Amino acid sequence: MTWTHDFTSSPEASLAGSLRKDFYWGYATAAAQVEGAWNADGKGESIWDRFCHTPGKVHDGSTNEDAARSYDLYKEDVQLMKSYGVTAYRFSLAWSRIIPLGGADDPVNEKGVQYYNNLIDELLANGITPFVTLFHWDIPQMLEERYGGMLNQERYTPDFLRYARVCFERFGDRVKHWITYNEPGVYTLAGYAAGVHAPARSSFRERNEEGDSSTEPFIVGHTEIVTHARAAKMYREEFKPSQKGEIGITLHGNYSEPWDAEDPVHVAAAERAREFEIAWYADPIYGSGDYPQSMRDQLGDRLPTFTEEEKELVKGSSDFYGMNSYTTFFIKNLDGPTDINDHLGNVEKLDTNSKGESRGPESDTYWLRTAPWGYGKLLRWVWNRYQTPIYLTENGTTAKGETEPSEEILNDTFRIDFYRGYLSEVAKAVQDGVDIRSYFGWTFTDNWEWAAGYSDRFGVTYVDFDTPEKKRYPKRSAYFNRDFFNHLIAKA
Ligand code: GBH
Repeated sequence: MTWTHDFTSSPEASLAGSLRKDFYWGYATAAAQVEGAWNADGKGESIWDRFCHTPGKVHDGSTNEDAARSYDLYKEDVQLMKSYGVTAYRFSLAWSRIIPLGGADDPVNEKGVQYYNNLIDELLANGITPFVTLFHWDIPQMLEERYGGMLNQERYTPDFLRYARVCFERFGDRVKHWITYNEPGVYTLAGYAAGVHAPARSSFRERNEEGDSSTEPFIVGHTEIVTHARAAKMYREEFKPSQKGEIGITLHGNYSEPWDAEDPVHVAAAERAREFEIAWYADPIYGSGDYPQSMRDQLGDRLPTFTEEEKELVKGSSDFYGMNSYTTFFIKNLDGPTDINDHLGNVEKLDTNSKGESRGPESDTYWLRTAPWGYGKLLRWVWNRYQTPIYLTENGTTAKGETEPSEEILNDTFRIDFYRGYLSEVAKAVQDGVDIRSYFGWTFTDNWEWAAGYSDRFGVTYVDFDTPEKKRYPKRSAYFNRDFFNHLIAKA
């Protein structure tokens, strides 16, 4: 089947050539979601291996033992990506594949290192630039057991820095774009506030045996911010002079639109929601150098404080703003006392505003609706507040009814509409002066969507998970994006 798209007489014609000629584009993935080979070649256990082997945790009862088998199929995958026209690929390293037990004094697993060397070499040989994330949620299980993982900043720090050092030493001659953490805020809130992700801690005893949703997310978040900064300092001092790469962090944030834009109470609530979700991490790193006042006011001492040394270290610790965003919510102010476990800023997240307007068409994922209008606002909000070059590191959608690899289902017009809308907002924001340098769609192939299992298909490639070979079938959106980027990126 040949699926091509021409934009010369489309509404997007005026966006031609709006993205810089060295704009990076491609797809993003995470090790625990695609690799499989969960215990092959010396890989150690991660908290997600433990989580998915605990009955009742994953909605469809699945594990990620095989996932999309990209550990075995990486060569085919690189060829497929190449046929999609990408110029970059963002993937994460599984810490427990490289250092199975995780700790500073634990041995390195050479076979794990070899796998990533092979993948990096294969990408470069095919003209695809690697963007590498050190941590996409899969901390070695052993570190959780030894000292409670990121709850113990003092013991965790040397282990993370040693892991980062091994990665810079082994891969830094070829990897020039490093991301320390993927979405620290989602790791903390899903893992320690809601308790629905590994390591499955919260105050809710019907769900989790241990944890405290009112304190632990903020402790873990603090650990992530400070250790991100320490890893960046190490890279800048010891590796950057010779390797000449860049290092940063990727933050998650959806857009928060006031439920009633005429009412100052809801306008303030929406800004507070953005601060709780995004500025929690972004202000210390890119902005004021400290947590937002709105969070301090609500959380008091439950929010840790930065020492002077930490503040100094954290501010300016990221060379770029890595941004993951999928959707927009309407935000309504909540009156009355704040729940002790609240982490949103005492607001309600809604699908419709005060006029009854919807935030956008439903996907196959309960929280995700297509809302490019909010994406455009978010890009400007981030740029105006932080004035840092933006790498868009994740954005994408599921679509209802993707149940089999038939011709009709592979013609995924819902996902195409999503990408068309969001990428147009990217191009318009750039035309308005926002400095955006990359875009990674989420995601390359259907994968193991964490606690949702295999039910939520975010790929531009369909994967038949029922077959042992995990056969791949390109969806039309893969070719739409190829053609659209060809239109959007300046030629010379
Ligand atoms: C990304 O996170 C991840 O980086 C990636 O691994 C994942 O596969 C992808 O998105 C798709 O999910 O409180 O109702 O808003 C996205 C993060 C998903 C953040 C759901 C918070 C909570 C639901 N988020 N979410 S809600």
